[in-house]
Amino acid sequence: MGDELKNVVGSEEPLIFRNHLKWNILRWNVEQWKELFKFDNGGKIVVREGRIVCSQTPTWERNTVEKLIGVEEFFDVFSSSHNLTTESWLYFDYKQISSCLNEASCSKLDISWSDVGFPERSAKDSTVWIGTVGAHTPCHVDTYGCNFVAQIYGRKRWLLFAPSETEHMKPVRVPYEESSVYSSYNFFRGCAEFPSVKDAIMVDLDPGDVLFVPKGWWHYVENLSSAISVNTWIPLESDDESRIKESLVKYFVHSALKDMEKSEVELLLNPNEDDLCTIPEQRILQELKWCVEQFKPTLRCPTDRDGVKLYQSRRIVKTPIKEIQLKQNAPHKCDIELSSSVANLSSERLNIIKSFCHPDVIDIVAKKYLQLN
Ligand SMILES: O=C(O)CCC(=O)C(=O)O
Ligand SMILES: [Fe+2]
Repeated sequence: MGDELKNVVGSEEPLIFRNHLKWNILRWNVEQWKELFKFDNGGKIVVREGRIVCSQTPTWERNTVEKLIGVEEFFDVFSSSHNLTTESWLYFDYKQISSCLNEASCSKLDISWSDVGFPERSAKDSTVWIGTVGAHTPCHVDTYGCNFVAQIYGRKRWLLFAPSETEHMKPVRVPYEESSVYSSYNFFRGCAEFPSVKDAIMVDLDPGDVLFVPKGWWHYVENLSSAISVNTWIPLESDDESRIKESLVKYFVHSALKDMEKSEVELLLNPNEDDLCTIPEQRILQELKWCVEQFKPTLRCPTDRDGVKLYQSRRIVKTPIKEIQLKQNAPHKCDIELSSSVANLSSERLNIIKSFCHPDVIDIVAKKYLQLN
């Protein structure tokens, strides 16, 4: 079974493994989570607070407020948030488990991806997402790897769009974040304009479920209740090419930052990229050079590099695993009023950057650039 499962990374369709996991942490109550995080973080963690609002543009990370909050208080809000009657959501999101828990605590989490064919991956190769109802991540595509997502607590909704729908997703690199291409659409509660995609896959995950997200699939993710999930991104051989493209985007965004006002920089960068301003150009060029050297397809043979195992994503025609169960058309507009208080992201400068960093343009630039090397 184990090896067969590994073939899942070759699937071109998302897959759901319902009620697949038997991890002990699935049975943990909120008090146990509280104890775990309280112990390692001096009793406090940094979370993001977002307003529950329907607007045309997504709630970018920049439009949320970072809050240092007591672990106790956070989990108390977590336990009492059941529906969208609150005015805001809290999200302790995108946290590498090894960066917020020490080794002893990590080992209390019996996370093993052997259940999907990757026994060498555990809590330390995983990322955790803990949020109240309404906490969400704007629709995006991750440029590297494929993804296994395990639902641990509560219910979470995933909307998935195939790579072939990219032209309908209005892709943008502003806000810029390495490895994420965002869609300009806001899917929060399905409240804004909806793209004219042929179909979207909507799947609600419950504890014990595992979702496989193939490389290149767009996703919008929202907590339908207070929820905890963990995921692991599996590096793929095709990431080498993506790394070159990401490097070119980084070079361009970095160049555009020169002479920019702080307020404009804030519109351009996702907060986790703020230090891009301080990186010397030379370092970005070196990174690009390194990426190109790695990408000599004819010269490369081994799959083990820098301790990271890379997986070849071969197309599998029929998978032995249950296919996604809920395939629906995209939800319709909801009738919540559109907010008028959305930051206006479009200035001439930002639109130029958006155009130059559009994935279609970067595809051509990368091709031309490689011809020169
Ligand atoms: O759970 C979320 O909010 C986002 C998860 C995500 O984007 C991912 O796992 O790639
Ligand atoms: Fe993602």
